[in-house]
Amino acid sequence: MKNILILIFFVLSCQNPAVENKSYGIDHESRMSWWREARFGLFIHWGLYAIPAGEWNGKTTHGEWIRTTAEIPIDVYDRFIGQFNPVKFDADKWVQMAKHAGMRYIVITSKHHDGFSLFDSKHSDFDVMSTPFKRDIMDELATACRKYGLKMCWYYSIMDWHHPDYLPRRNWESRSEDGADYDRYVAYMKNQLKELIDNYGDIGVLWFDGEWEGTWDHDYGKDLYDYVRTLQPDIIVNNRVDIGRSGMGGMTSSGGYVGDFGTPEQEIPATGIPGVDWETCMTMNTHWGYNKNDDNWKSSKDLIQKLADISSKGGNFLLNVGPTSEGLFPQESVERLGQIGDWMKVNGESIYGTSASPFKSLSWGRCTQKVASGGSRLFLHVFSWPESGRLVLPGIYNKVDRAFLLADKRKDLEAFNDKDNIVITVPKTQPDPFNTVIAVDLIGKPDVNDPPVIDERQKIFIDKMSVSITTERENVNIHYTLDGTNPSSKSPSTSGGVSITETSLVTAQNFRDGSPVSGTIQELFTKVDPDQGVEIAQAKRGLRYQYFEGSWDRLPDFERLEESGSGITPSIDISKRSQDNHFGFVFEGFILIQEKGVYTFYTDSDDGSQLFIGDNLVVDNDGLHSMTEVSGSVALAAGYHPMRVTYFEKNGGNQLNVYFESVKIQKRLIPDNLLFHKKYGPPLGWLDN
Ligand code: H79
Repeated sequence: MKNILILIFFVLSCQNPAVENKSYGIDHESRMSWWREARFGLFIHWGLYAIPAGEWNGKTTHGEWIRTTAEIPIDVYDRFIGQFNPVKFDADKWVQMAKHAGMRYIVITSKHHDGFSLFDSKHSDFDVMSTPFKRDIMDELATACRKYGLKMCWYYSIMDWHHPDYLPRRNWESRSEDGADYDRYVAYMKNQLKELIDNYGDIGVLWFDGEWEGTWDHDYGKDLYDYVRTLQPDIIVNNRVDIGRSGMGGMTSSGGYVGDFGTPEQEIPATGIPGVDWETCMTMNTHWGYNKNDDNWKSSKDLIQKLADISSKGGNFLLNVGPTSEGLFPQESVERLGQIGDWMKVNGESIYGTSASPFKSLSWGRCTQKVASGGSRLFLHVFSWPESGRLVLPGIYNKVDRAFLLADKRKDLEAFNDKDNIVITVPKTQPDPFNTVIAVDLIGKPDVNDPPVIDERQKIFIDKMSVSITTERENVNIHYTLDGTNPSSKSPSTSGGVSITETSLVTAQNFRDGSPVSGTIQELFTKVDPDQGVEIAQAKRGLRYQYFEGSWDRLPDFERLEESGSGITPSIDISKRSQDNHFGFVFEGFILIQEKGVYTFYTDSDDGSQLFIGDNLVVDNDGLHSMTEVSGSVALAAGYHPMRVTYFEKNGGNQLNVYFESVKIQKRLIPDNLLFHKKYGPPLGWLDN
């Protein structure tokens, strides 16, 4: 019987308990608490690139990347340093604008990819003190932030197009790499970060970026994370300090990466992830650095609704301004910050310190929530106003203590329960065209009509399996069936799970007082025969590998390609390559399974990879991407099983990690002592079996 294949895309926690260390001071939860409360921050992209303001040789779409996108030679770009003189810069005014907008922290580019330091650095002449302006902008901002009660935070780019020791060079540059020493560059970064951490008082967040070039790796990331937290134990560090970020989606893939929060860039995740901290960063127009021609501004309404959307998913919003070379926020940004601030003044409590919505989706808007004395307060963010004058909150059983508009707290709105709806009578015309917030005080925790949760991470079993069925709701009974029929109050009930010995279509539902108070949930668990292993006469440790060179966007058919190298490797390891881009590997041999069971395999790779056991494609993680983890499960008897792992890398970072786990084995890299190849036989022996 063919194995059933399960592919689970995992976006696991970006919090890594392994990095929690007593010597750092307060625990993770306390350390994150101001940041979770804050919800809303200002990003500032400012540097030499504000001078060309997006334009070079007639092309007007550049931004903070202009040095690279316009391929400006280093000595030409260096000349901007003589022109940087933002005489209208006023730290107090900037911080006041952020504060009025309701922002609680400011993250500014202390150094962007161009390598220019906006602060007084003893370790670089390519800094603000070498400009005609000669004022430590970071110091002025940090002082103003302290004055107005905002947290000062630094963006710092790992990628550096200016420092002679940074590698790689841009491929269009003529600068030689001779004498460059990447470790010396890393030491320089640490020196600069020590200045940024020691010289400006308490720093809220270190926001790294530019980590994706192959030169930066996990060991550097872990070391840097430890280093900055040793200097200021309570500092919060984003996930771009390490290489676990999954593309622009920005969340951290599992596998022991450091970093305290995920960083979706220019996008809002479809849903939040319980227990995972994240922050969407976004521009108001389409550039981070100042671009004088970019008129593509998001409206204030859009930005306010995005803030509500992000809060309703449990994330933070880091909204960008790109100041001009004179030191001013663009007028469009000033207007938007003002309008957001006016809205926040009335509705801020629906954002600060709230947690994600208890509802999966709401047709008319979003919801945030807070624990309140004796119950909970929901904040209904109404984007589309009901013409009927009645707002329906569907699928909730709580009694309402009180409902009111945040804009008019003295007047109660009528609210009543109608079966599993709460119906609120609202004014006929929409009070706030951007987003009207209605507070609803509930008795008790939100009791939303969610069905029970069936743990479906593993959906196949060999002899028997215990299926976990749980609910977080209070005063409900879970009833279930195993044959796909809908449960009734007479069906067996459970408070934790059920043990099955045959293929079962598990269906579960929450009941209260004999009546259903949720929809049903259904999962299929399939009994399978384990794959039998194969006999191999002369098993030798290690896998056979083939190395290929070429440029692909997906895994090629390696069997049709000519290899550039081959041999035996003790582990799944891509170091035996002669270049860092445009290559691929095939690893083939056997994995020794010591005990019959269901095994889950994971590949975590940049770029694509696949894992086969026998003929089964167990993990399909193909395609161009940064570090991304995909898993699949297969039932295996004890013995040797043919295994094949394929991998390719186009550009950027390159890495391949292959893990496995079972009921008995915690997720871990496949250990070398379980990997074998045949001593004799054709080169890639088992394929011909
Ligand atoms: O500072 C702003 C931008 O200049 C910077 N990040 C924001 C906050 C930025 N740099 N590059 N980009 C944004 C876009 C780069 C995307 C890619 Fe990749 C880098 C594509 C491939 C490598 C990271 C890794 C995203 C996908 C894979």
